[in-house]
Amino acid sequence: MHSASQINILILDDDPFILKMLTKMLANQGFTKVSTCDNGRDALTLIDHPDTRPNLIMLDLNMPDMDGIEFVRYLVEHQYQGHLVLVSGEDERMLKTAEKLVHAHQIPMLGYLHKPVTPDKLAAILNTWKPHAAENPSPTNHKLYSAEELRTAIEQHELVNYYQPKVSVRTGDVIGVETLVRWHHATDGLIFPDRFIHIAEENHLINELTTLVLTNALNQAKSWHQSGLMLRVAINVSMDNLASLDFQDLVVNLVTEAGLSPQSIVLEVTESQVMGADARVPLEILSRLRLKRFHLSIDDFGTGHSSMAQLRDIPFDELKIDQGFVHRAWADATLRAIYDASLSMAKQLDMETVAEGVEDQQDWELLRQTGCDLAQGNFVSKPLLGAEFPNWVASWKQRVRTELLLQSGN
Ligand code: G
Ligand code: G
Ligand code: MN
Repeated sequence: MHSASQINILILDDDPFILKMLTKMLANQGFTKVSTCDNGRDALTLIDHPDTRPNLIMLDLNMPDMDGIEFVRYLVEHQYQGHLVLVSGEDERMLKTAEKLVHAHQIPMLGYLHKPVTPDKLAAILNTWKPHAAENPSPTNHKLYSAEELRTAIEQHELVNYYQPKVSVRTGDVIGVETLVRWHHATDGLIFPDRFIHIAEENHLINELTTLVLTNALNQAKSWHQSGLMLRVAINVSMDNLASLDFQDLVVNLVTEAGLSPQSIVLEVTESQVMGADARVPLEILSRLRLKRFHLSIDDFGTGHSSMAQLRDIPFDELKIDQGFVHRAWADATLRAIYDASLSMAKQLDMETVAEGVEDQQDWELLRQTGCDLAQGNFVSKPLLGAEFPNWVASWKQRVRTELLLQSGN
């Protein structure tokens, strides 16, 4: 734990009244090593000097010479190692944008304070201070895998499907699952797809990977169907899968061989990649699959390069609102506006809506009140192994009954 009197705090603000007031508030809370600057240049001089280098900077955004955003960039160049609190009279959106920039520069930030600052809010933010967390980041495994390792993993079936439920918000019924692949690595443990999907895409392994994921998902679906669980199974399809017309034959053949109907299969297409120079091939594949009654889902809606254009061009019948616009949308006007617009657009286009990243009861409540069709996220369940699914379904049904997830508010 830290002692308030040992922390060097620098306040940077062009307003002398704010400097005086914050210094006083900090002193009342036991922070006595406080220096002040009314411009960025002087502040950088303090930062360069070991004796005056602060552990924490309270930074105003709007200053006449060097503004706060520019100052943050210089902080990086001057190898500032401490934390940051933004203090500003700017509105919430501006502060959030600034916060994102600070994060992008990897400067640890305690949060932001709206002017006028009150002693309570100042105390609350300083209480979140963990001075050593940033200096000793926990070791993480950043190992990069080669195409060869991944090829072997695919051949040896080291890739394992997990399944995350999609449930009806109105009835609580379990409608389907999204297949999420993981690599059960012999020595490194569980590896998530963000560490290997791009390797597959860059090394012409994505068709092999998707074939394995789809084959396993179809076997799982068949076994669920046989035990009476009529789940719709979604798999993620990369734009690179849609580069060759063979892909549609592959999908049709595998689904037919498994004895499943296209109506029970959803293809989730992410729009995080720009469609290749020739968009005709993906369009043709997706249109033909839709004609055969496969479901097509536009994934991570709102985050990619051309969401509206894809919506216009491809006959999607499901829209997944990205988790970045779902979780806490009830508390944030910007998120809420994007969430509402996505939902409304999907409804006008007669598409089924899925909200991703539903993490708590308040998120769930928002979906219920706004009439979103399906929910997916950790509030419902984390991704599960196929074998865990029947037990989870039983416990979910119980939860729907006992936690009154379908009732109107209290
Ligand atoms: O749980 P999560 O970390 O599983 O997944 C991260 C991302 O990886 C998601 O955006 C998901 O779309 C993607 N992903 C998961 N499984 C597959 C897959 O089988 N194929 C492709 N192309 N992407 C996948
Ligand atoms: O394909 P897509 O990007 O939609 O994949 C969903 C991703 O979101 C996966 O990485 C999955 O593990 C992750 N995920 C699922 N539920 C939640 C949740 O409630 N919160 C967060 N933050 N991530 C989730
Ligand atoms: Mn997905």
